[in-house]
Amino acid sequence: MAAPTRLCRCLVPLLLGMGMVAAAGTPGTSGTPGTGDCGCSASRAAGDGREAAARRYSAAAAGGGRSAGRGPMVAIPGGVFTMGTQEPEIQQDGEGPARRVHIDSFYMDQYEVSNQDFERFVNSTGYITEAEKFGDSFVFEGMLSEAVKADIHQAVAAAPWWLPVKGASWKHPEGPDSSISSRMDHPVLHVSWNDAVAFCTWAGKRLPTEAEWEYSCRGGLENRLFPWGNKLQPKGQHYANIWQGEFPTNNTAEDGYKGTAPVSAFPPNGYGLYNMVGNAWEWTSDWWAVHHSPQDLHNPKGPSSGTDRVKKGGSYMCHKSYCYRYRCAARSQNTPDSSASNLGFRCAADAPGPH
Ligand SMILES: [Ca+2]
Ligand SMILES: [Ca+2]
Repeated sequence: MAAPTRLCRCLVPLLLGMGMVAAAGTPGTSGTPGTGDCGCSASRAAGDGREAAARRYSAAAAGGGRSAGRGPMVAIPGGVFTMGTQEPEIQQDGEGPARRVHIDSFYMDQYEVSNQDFERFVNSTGYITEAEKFGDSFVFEGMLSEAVKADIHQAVAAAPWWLPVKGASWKHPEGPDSSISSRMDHPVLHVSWNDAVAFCTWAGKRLPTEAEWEYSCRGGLENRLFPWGNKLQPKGQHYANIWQGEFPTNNTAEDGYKGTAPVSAFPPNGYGLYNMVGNAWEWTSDWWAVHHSPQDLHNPKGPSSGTDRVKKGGSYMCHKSYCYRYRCAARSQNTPDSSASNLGFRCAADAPGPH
């Protein structure tokens, strides 16, 4: 059956994404994200077919969809920056070494792709997300109604706050009894990497590389932790939607948001980009690897193959104690068909940009 297989495939990357490996004190598992013990490699062949299917939603195939699905983009000037860090906070994630990376100018979505954006795509193409095809997706327990929770008998022992919820999808982020109607300007969630590629292709765009994403995140600053500097809360102000309180039991929402925030919330960074860290995790186009060459690179695109894709920026669920990944150098990964209630994306485009 598809669901149990996918549960197995998704679980470990999700745990890694939550910082569970570090938090649980089991660094031995960090280098082998669950591929051997759950038959992941056998199932991944099927993923290639889905990737091909996603490409069918090209701008050409979708006709007029290209302009309709395009949110505002920002021209990011080319330059050289320090990618990664010499002071990794989460060693096993491959945050280091720091290396000099040259980036050509490109365009970046100003905001995370919103529910409204994604709805336009679906209305135009009839696209069905992988979560909808599988029939379930992972939802943070703290967001679920008692009725939905009562129906779940498949808890994840190591991370009981992640529950596979039947019927959870981008339209129903907390399961069938939930709706996005009051959250159309929030980031779309429960979209897999394949779904994200399909959307960006339809919009005449593409996913950013990890290097482009991190360069964008830094907003022109060098070697800072966050898009705005090194201090989490300058002058006591919140600059990102993360978790305040004790994770996972007490979410004080001191920053104004228990779950996701509108994609235009909080101050933009130096490039005018919003919510690069926090709110929703964002897929990038790179395959995941933790060993990087220290040499200078020009427009790196990551490894040529792999099993997981890189995601960046952390989410509203990130707290320093469990998931100190709301930093520009931080990174995590999921299989390309994984989806969850804290994972979205934004698109990029080549300069001179779409016209
Ligand atoms: Ca928050
Ligand atoms: Ca984000």
